Amino acid sequence: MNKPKILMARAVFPDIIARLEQVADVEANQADVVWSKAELTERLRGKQGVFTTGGDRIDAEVLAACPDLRICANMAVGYNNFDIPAMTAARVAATNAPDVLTETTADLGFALMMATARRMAESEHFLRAGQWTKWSFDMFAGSDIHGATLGILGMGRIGQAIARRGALGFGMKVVYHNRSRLSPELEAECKARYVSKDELLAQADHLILVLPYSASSHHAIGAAELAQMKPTATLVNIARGGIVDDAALAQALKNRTIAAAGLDVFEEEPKVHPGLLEVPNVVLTPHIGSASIPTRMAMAGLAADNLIAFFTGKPLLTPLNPEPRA
Ligand code: 8YV
Repeated sequence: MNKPKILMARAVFPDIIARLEQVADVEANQADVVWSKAELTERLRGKQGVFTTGGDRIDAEVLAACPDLRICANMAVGYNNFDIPAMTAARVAATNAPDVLTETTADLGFALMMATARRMAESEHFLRAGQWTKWSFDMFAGSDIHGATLGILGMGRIGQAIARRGALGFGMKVVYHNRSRLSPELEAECKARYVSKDELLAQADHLILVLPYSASSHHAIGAAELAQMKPTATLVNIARGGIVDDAALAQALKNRTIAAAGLDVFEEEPKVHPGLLEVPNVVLTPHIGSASIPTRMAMAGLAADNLIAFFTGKPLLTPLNPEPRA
């Protein structure tokens, strides 16, 4: 029997390719070329499976041009790069990579919050530039994490992991807002109190965004929301570019509407809004939320396991749409 054909949209750990080669003919992209949508579509023709990362868009246009495609496995928990209704209509299976990155991404969110509140990037630049000639009483004085109010917008698995860190490790008061309220048991476990979005913005000393991107979360934080925050507050975005209006945030940081921000994701990434590069009170990281070696291996492994399960007739591990083989 002919082996199915799988396309790797980006480079990945060589072990993953070796595992996939046991069940499929694999076209790898170990040069890690970022293909345009047209190039990706061209390479996908005649393939039954694709291993994608969060930057590889699979929509109705791609699906129409690639009728042999049967499964797309995303090496990311977020799947706003997939048009799920179009995939379901085309009877193409979609999978993501949840759970395996929860704690690692929560660590990065917490690290960004601490670096932002304690002005670590700004002070490091000062030191490296040879400007540190004397100590002074208010030099890079920021705000405290311990005992402060942690606000979380989006209370899924990663939001809950951040809440636990804040409440149990740092004695923070945790308030959150989410589309749906957590069960009383989960609220008690995370020591988190549900509030409206307006209350969240007004009460948070440190606000972390962990909600999925969709049309309804586009610019969930813009000029109006930033104006509702405390002037001493910090904002961290580890969710997706587009949830924050980057131009409005750059302006708010410049005007000190809020004290500082920590950003791992950007509207036009890998391009960063020039206004954000100009202001000192922002810590910037290049979408590294899940970037620990064990976690990236687990994410890639889960995406590969979904492809292997599909092509060996086993149930998908983390399906996003109904099983199309039935
Ligand atoms: C990925 C992410 O690194 O999982 C997600 O949703 O944003 C990151 O962990 C990125 O999307 C590449 O797949």
